[in-house]
Amino acid sequence: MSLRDFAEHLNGQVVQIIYHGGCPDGCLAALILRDSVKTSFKPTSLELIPTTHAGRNADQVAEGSMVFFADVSPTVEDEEQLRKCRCVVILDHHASATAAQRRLESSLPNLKNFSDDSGIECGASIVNRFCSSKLVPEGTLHLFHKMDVFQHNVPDDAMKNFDAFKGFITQKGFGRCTVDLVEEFLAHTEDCLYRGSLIYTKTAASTRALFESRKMVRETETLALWAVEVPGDYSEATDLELYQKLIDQIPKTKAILFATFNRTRLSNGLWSVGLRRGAGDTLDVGKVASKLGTCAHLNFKTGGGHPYAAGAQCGDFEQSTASICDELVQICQGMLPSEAKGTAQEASSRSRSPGR
Ligand SMILES: [Mn+2]
Repeated sequence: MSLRDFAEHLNGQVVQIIYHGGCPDGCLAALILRDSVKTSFKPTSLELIPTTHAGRNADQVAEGSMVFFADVSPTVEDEEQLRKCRCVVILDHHASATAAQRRLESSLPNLKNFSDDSGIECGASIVNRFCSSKLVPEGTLHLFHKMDVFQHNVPDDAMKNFDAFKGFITQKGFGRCTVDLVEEFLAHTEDCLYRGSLIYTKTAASTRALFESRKMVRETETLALWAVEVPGDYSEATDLELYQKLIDQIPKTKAILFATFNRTRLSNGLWSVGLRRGAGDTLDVGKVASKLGTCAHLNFKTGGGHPYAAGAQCGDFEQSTASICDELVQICQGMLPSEAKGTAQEASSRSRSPGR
């Protein structure tokens, strides 16, 4: 099925597009969908509504409307709201939303789900195919896809623009992209890439400087814990990919845990400890972050993430880095695999023996 099959729900109807706000992929998905509806159909109104992966994503749907979810999904809590729509279409790629999609599909006959959580697609690529859209050149679509799904393969001639693209599209910060910014990029791609390359040069320099401020704060037989304290008034953008690349280059004889302490107040009133691991390490920092997130005695409220990159959030802005580092060492102690311990011990005794 494609967009054309929904003509009766588009012509003469109220159409709402709920999309993953702040995300370049989500914004592009929304723009492609809006352009396709506008070009080929005659809705009475056509509205874009940004949302995040929140507890509820359908609070703003109108009675009797045709609703699209692009790069984001409704939750089970949205069921009653969605019941009042004439038709609901989901075009998402987030695997975390699959269970809710299944439940809503079985309880709402007016809901159609065209999501793909295989990990290959992004929101924009799913919407692009669903609409058979010609709005966005293939190279541009690749750049947005890569930004969202890091393992996505991009042809060389598009990839050479990736840093400049990243500079432009993240100029307001990660998670702060807007539909306006994406429209500007589509309308003036060359100019935006040039401006983006200048921004990226600065971002890369501040990312390197942040990394260079690292200190090895704890060392055990199996683990080296590095820490970066983000300055209080810090407002530079960070390229996390480059940051990880630099972490990967730290010479190692044992597992590396890299903690970034950023005491800037988040919108939820907490501050965050970002966790990353060294090259080839098997330590699951998502689990480390989850455990740190349960440390009520240090005032941590939540934590989690991927095996290679994660974070925990704390409510106490005065909590000392030393106490948190002690806790991190404790947590990792129980998690490092025994064979890694053996290897690290052998390696460290080898490195210690000559000349001592
Ligand atoms: Mn996405």
